[in-house]
Amino acid sequence: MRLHRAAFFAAVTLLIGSHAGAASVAVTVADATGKPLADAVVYATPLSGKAPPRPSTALIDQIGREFVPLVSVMQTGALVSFPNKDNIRHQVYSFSPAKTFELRLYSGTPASPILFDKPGLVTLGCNIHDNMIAYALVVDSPWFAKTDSAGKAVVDGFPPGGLRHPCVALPPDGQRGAVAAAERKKHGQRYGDPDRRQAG
Ligand SMILES: [Cu+2]
Repeated sequence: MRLHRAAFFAAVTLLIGSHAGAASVAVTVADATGKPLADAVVYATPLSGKAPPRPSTALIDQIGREFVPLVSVMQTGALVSFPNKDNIRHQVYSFSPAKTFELRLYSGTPASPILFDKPGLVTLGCNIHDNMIAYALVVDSPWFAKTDSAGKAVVDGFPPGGLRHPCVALPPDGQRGAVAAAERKKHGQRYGDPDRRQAG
C-alpha cells in the first residue's frame, strides 16, 4: 500500500439504495493491463462533518510467520489485537506516524489491544522476521471494504447523498515475503499516505 504511481483505473458503479434508506457503491479496481487488483481499500467519507464514530475491534494474526490478513482497514478508534498463533515468538512494531508502537517479544495474545487513534497507513513489521509485513489503513469512516481476487469491493450501508466518491488506496506492490521486505527496505518505512485519488 505504498504510493503506487503506475497507471491504474478504478471503475465505479453507483447502485442507488435498494435497501431501506441506505446506499451502496460497487467498485472494481484493476491495473493498467486490466488485471484485477485484490486488497485495494475502498472507502467513502461524508462531504461535510465526520462519520459517526463506531467503537470497533480488529484482529491481525501471525500465522506461519506471516501477518494475516496482509491488508486491513478499520475506522479511527479501533482496538487492534495481534494474536500470535505460531509456536515461536514475534515482536510486532510500527514506525508509521499514524501509529508508532512495539509489542515486545511475545507468545499468545498480548493482554491489551493497540488503539489505532489516528487516520493513515500503519505499516507493520516483526523485529525477528524481516519478511513479515502487513498494512493497516485507518480511515475516518465506517464505510469501507477491500477488493477481492476479482478486484471487486462493495461499500454499503451509508446514507444516500452527501458522501464523497469512494477513495481507493492501492494494494502493496508485489507479494508477501522477500519482495515486500525489499520494498520496505527501499522505502525505509516511508510509505506515506495512501493514494487518495478519487475514483470515478
Ligand atoms: Cu516474527
